[in-house]
Amino acid sequence: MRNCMAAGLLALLTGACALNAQTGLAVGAGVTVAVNDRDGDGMLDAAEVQALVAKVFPPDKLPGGFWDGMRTSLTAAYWARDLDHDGKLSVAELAR
Ligand SMILES: [Ca+2]
Ligand SMILES: [Ca+2]
Repeated sequence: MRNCMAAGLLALLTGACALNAQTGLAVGAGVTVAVNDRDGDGMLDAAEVQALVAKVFPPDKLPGGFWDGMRTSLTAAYWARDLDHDGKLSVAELAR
C-alpha cells in the first residue's frame, strides 16, 4: 500500500518535472528570439545570431584564438538547430 502510493507520487512528480522542463525550455527559446530579434520577424537570421554570440563572448573583451573558437562553436551550435535549413532560427527550432 505504502509502496503503491510512493510509486504514484513518483510518477506524478516525474510528470510534473517533465512538463516544467518542457515549458522552461520553450520560454527560454522564446526569450532568446525576442531579445535578439532585431528586425522583428520572429526568427533569428545570420546577423542576429552573430550579434547574440558577440554578446555572450564579446570579441573586444575576449580576443584571441581560444575565444574565436568558442564563438565559432556557439555559432555552429545555433545553426545545428536550423532544421529546415532556411538560414533562420525559429522559436520552435530553438526549443528542440
Ligand atoms: Ca530576425
Ligand atoms: Ca529554420
